[in-house]
Amino acid sequence: MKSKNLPVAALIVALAFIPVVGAQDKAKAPAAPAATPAPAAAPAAAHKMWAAKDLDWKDLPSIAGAKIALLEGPMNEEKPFIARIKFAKGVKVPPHWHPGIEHVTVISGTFAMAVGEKWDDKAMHSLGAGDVMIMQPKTPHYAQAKTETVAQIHGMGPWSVNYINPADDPSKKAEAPKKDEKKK
Ligand SMILES: [Cu+2]
Repeated sequence: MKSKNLPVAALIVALAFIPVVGAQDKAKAPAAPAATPAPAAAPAAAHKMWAAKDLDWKDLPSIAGAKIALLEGPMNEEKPFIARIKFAKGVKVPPHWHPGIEHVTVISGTFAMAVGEKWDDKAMHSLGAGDVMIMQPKTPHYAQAKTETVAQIHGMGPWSVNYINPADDPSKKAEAPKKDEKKK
């Protein structure tokens, strides 16, 4: 297997070195000043780093009691995404499914999950910091944050939360009260 891949790997290495060698030669020649501006690179895929404390948390309309920080996306397009979801202690996510594969990594807290269309406490398994789960597309499942929990999800968009019981969808509940808003 390695030997089959070797020519490709060698080619990639060779290609990778061509511009580097060229750049070094050019750099040597005119005794380049230290602050030479970087050549205009493709801006599309910039290198990104985040400190956890700097994440930009926003309300997540589809899960009551949860906030989301998007790292890579957007999540509503057919693109790879990474997001963190922060659940307040006790938050329940009723049975639902996602259209694509979803990889869940618990960053902190305790997150209980089970597969199925009906809530069953006894069926739930707890995931702690560092634990990982892979949820196949359209698999019904449900979850509860036993403590405040931060989970990272990554996969291929578009991502959405599709509740088995539409009445469980808080984003739809938020729209519904408009008619009766006067009551309160
Ligand atoms: Cu889910």
